[in-house]
Amino acid sequence: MTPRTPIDPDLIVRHNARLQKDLAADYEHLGTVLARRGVDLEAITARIQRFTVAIPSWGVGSGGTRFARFPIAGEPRNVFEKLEDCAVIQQLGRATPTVSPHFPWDRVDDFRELREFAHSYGIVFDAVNSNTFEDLPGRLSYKFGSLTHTDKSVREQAIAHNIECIEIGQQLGSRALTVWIGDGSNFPGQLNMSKALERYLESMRVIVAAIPDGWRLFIEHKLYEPALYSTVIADWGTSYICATQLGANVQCLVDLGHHAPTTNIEQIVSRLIQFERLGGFHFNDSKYGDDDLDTGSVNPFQIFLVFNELVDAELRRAPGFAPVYMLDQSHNVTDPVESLLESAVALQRAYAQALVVDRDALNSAQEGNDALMANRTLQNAVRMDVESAIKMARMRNGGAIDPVAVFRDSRYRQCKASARPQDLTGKSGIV
Ligand code: RM4
Ligand code: MN
Ligand code: MN
Repeated sequence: MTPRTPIDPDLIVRHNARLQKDLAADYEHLGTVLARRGVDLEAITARIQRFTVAIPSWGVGSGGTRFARFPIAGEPRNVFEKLEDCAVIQQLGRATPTVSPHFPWDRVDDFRELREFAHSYGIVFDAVNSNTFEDLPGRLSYKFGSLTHTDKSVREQAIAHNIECIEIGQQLGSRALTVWIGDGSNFPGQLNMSKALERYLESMRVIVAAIPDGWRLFIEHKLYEPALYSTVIADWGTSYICATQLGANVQCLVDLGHHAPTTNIEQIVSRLIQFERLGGFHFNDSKYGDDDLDTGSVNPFQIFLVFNELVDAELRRAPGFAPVYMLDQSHNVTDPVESLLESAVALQRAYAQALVVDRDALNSAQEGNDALMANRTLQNAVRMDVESAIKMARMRNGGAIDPVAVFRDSRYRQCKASARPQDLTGKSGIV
């Protein structure tokens, strides 16, 4: 079955026809530059063509801060409309064939229907996310925690929700559950830190027992927020310890925004690879905290350094290395479709640059303690203009050479503004 195409395919063809000649010239030039370094451009392009990252279902609506949310006309009002927007991103960008859903935000009556609907656009589901950081009317409150709450009945409610997420995930064809909890404390002394972690492990053991064969459970750590003094799963160390306590199918998920600003994230990635617990990523960028800005918009070098570790692991076939890539962003001032398109490209760029690192030269410089040459090897790669390889990969996959230009020209958002009438008064909130 050919997937449905929310954007007129002819528009992509027309746009590409205009840009193809320049792209061919740039691509040829890049091929010559890389050949001089002994790198085969076609092999790089083929790898970029296979690179994929999941879209967070909560990322296609306008985000907001705790002060306000400024919705845009035509944004999705439910999960079906979210999937339609994800299909636009995939049709134009060809790097995002998967969507990571969040419950209860994406709850529907018939999950089989939802899965079929996604398939009709060529989209499949990646890791399901549970939500025990928000209250639902008529349910027990998570004000003082969920999986680590002092009250057993609250813990049981949170456990049951996670198990339900697994069941939903099975219906959707997903293969992983990501657990991030907001549990922690706002005041020194508020929480017995050891008891809280004990309760976490106890609750998680029940959830892990419900993980089907072939599935993985990802633990996502976060330094602070909403708890502002301490969080129960604050860092990769806690996450790693819990993963090892809980079972071989439990791994750590690294959200780039969930660390103190100066943390060496690429070193965390390296450690988790080494000990076979790197489950996956939530990619985003930040200046101060969990800003959830577009990937690569603030610190593209950091993304490159993370990919340098990932490519190193890929090339040496590190045991147990199979991370899943997801975006986790909040788009407060841009059209989410455009931001997500650009973010996927930022990852492809980091990946391509990491692929052109001269690994032999890097290794000799490292072994010989030649710090300057080691760094220059990385700098040489990060300064490579790999745009034409990314565009070529996208075009060969059937996408647009300039996806944002096609998106704007399609007037998709303007059309949706009338098709999706809604109340545009701002409300605060993270999604
Ligand atoms: C959290 C965390 C989770 C995401 C929520 C919406 O800060 O990043 O991954 O599910 O936000
Ligand atoms: Mn996240
Ligand atoms: Mn976050």
